[in-house]
Amino acid sequence: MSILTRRTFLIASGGALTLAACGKNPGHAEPDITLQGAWMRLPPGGRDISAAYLVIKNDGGADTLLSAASPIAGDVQMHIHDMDGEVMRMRQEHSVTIPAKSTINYQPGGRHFMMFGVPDDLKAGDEIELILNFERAGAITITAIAGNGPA
Ligand SMILES: [Cu+2]
Repeated sequence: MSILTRRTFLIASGGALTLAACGKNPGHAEPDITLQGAWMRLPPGGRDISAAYLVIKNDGGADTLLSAASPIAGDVQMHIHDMDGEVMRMRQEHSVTIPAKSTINYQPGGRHFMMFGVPDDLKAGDEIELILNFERAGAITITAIAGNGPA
């Protein structure tokens, strides 16, 4: 192989690699996540357990919700309500897929953030920090308003 031929070969293979890396693959677009309308139900009568709700809007590529946390709660779990025959049960989800260009609703009767060990003196209008940890977008914080419905 002459020197000239070898150089041509190297340039050609480098070009192919660059094309592959820049190829359009919507699954690998950056996620573009916003959290909206967060609220937390006031704990019923002296209990220290409650649930928080919000909307996850993703205008970008797919991501995965890995966990949630709050400085006012000992533990925050991702839960979903399921029908087990006639009985509504809730179960914990350890990760939640957030598809590209999607909206995921956490709302009463469906997905919710179960808040354990919250203060029993919360009042309507109190602001509660919620942190959602996404695999690709990282930690995103939103302020949830305490009350009996969306603020
Ligand atoms: Cu729950």
